[in-house]
Amino acid sequence: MSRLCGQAQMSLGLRSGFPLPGRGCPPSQEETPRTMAQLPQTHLEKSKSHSFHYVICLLLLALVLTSLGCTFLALRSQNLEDILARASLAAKEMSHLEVVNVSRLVYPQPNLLLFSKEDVLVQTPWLAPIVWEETFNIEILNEHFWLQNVTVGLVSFAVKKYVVFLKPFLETAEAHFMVGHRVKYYIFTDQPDRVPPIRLRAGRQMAILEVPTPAGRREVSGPRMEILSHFSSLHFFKEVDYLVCAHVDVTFQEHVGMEILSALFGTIHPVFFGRHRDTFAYERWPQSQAHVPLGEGDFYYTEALFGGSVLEVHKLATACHEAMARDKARHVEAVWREESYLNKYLLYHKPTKVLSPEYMWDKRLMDLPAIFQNVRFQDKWVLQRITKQPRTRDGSVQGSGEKSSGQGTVTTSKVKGISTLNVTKLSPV
Ligand code: UD2
Repeated sequence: MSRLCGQAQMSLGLRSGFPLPGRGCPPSQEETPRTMAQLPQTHLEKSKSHSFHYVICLLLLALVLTSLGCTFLALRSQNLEDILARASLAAKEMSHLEVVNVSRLVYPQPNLLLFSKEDVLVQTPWLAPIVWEETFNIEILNEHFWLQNVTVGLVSFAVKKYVVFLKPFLETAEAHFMVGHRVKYYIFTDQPDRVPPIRLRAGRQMAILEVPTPAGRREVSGPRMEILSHFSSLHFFKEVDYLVCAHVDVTFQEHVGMEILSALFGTIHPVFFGRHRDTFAYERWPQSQAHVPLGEGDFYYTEALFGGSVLEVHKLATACHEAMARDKARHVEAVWREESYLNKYLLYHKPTKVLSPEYMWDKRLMDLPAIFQNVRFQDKWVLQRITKQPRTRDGSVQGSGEKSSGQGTVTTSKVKGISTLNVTKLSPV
């Protein structure tokens, strides 16, 4: 009994780090002298053991706190990933390649013995369609996307003198862009008062988002990928299924519709159409994050038109913004800024659809026939669905009579802190 008590006390003392005098069982007679004689040593051992346990406790506490922190961060990022994954899933389900129950339509039979286009490539080597006139039937595509109630976001930036391009951009988009479908324009501008009051069709909305005026030309393109990255994760995924990002100095001349939508699409740059990959305007300096070595490349894509599901655009914009930030920290800037990073991204993340130069033509190229000497369209210009706008030296465009707002709705908000990673907040003006 007494041995048992002694063992119990010893173990308690060890656990607490202190001797336990006068409590519990009295010490046995045999044990007392040995304990007294060994008192200084035991005291030392116990104080050592006390420090040892103290350190262990601290380590355990640190471990528990670290794992709690990690779990919290993982849950947060998982939450964002989950949200975006759901958004992407929704967009994936809306792809025209998904099986949906279409109603009866009458249209020409697809002819297996005929090329849809004889003079151009209509499919990439990774089996993504290249969209040209005559390669699709818009009625079938419309039916597919109507059944799925798709909403498309059209994002454009108009800062400084480029606000003058907004009127023709918006007016021609109302006439030709995604007609019959739900569209939300996101216009990022430093002059919200100068956004023309365009008559919007029913089912179409516009959000005017105020951004600070950039200091110089370089600062115009710098924050665009950052804004796209943040807005896609915070706002776009709640409001739209697909994003189309376009330069503002373009006009829509012909139908531009559901045929362009896919998880990730890029547009072939008209200047590099039909050219050898080694002549592409890739960044060739190995130190840059946008570097593409000679001997690589599929197509040279224009930054004037790209897009996809909200998740894919978020991934693209985040990767480009991060690469630009890494270069900027080392005072490196790629030759064609955003376009260089976009091209590197699309080389290693193959787009699921490629738009032919019909979708981004440039009338200025008409004055440069030498550029097209290798191209098969010398006698037959490609259909110009979207073209760059001609402009005068001061960047102005002709004609700007104002129209009243139609059935669609317009909202104006202010974007704060666009050049920092932490803040991208919308608050009503
Ligand atoms: C050409 C090329 C494009 C890219 C670009 C490089 C074509 C079809 N396009 O477009 O692919 O190589 O040159 O710069 O060949 N912006 C403003 N305010 C400004 C300046 C630009 O809002 O003061 C915005 C606006 O959305 C504009 C876009 O940036 O549409 C691009 O403007 P740009 O003048 O750099 O591009 P651009 O039209 O020469």
